Amino acid sequence: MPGSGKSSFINSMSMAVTGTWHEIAHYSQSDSSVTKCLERYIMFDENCHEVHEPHPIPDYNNNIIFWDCAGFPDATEEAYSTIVYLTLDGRIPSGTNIIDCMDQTPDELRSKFRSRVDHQMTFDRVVFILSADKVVPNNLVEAIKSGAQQGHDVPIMVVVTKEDKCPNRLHLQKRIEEALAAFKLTGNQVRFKITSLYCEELTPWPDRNDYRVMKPNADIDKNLLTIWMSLTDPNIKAKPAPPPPTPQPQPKSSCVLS
Ligand SMILES: Nc1nc2c(ncn2[C@@H]2O[C@H](COP(=O)(O)OP(=O)(O)OP(=O)(O)O)[C@@H](O)[C@H]2O)c(=O)[nH]1
Ligand SMILES: [Mg+2]
Repeated sequence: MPGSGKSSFINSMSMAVTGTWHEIAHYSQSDSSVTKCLERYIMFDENCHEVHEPHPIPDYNNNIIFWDCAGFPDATEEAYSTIVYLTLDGRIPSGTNIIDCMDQTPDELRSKFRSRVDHQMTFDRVVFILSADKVVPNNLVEAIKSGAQQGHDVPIMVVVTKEDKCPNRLHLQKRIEEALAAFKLTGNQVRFKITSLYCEELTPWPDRNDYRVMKPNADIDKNLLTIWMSLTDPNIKAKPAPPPPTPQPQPKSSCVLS
């Protein structure tokens, strides 16, 4: 959903894993929504370097790329599941305005994004970001599940953010149960997580002029590093991409004249 913390999640992950705050993904300073396009952000490249860092993290051998997306309204529009399916099939290039795509029909979308951008590229997870202070968007959950299951059947991980905005434990528990039921993840502690993220409201550096911007927070880091372990768990697998179609030999055309 718009403003749930998708871009903040990417920046917070980087903060927890590397210990430095970078605004990798542009996030909103208020509750208004800012991300309009699908954007690809490299966290660790194929040499396991952080972007702009000369040294790789020792013994770390995963390259990690996040794709940030615009928020979707809570509706079962077939366009939303089609956008998710086409993205996961590597057909929608980074930089595409997703808000504009939402008004198109599934057929228009399939024809617009007919070919794969990169045959090597695969998506390993969908991270569905839910805000603890908002009602569970059941229609959108169905649309995204349907999009993720088509083709590669990419596993969905659910992260409930803004735990701090739900101080009443009973309300929070009710919300969590609703979300678990919507995703059919009751009892699943690997693919369902709850946390707060790094944000101005909770973790600002005390000195406004300091370049560090966000103050490290051990509780948030602990949650995020547990999420990281599940996100990068190789046992949670998407289906391998189907091989590109091999060109069929064309039958020799023959013409019978009589
Ligand atoms: N209090 C609190 N605020 C948060 C938390 N996570 C994110 N925020 C704030 O929520 C607002 C929206 O965050 P974004 O990361 O821009 O959300 P988004 O889902 O990327 O938004 P769009 O891409 O525009 O749909 C920002 O002001 C964040 O600072 C959290 O855990 N607690
Ligand atoms: Mg965003």
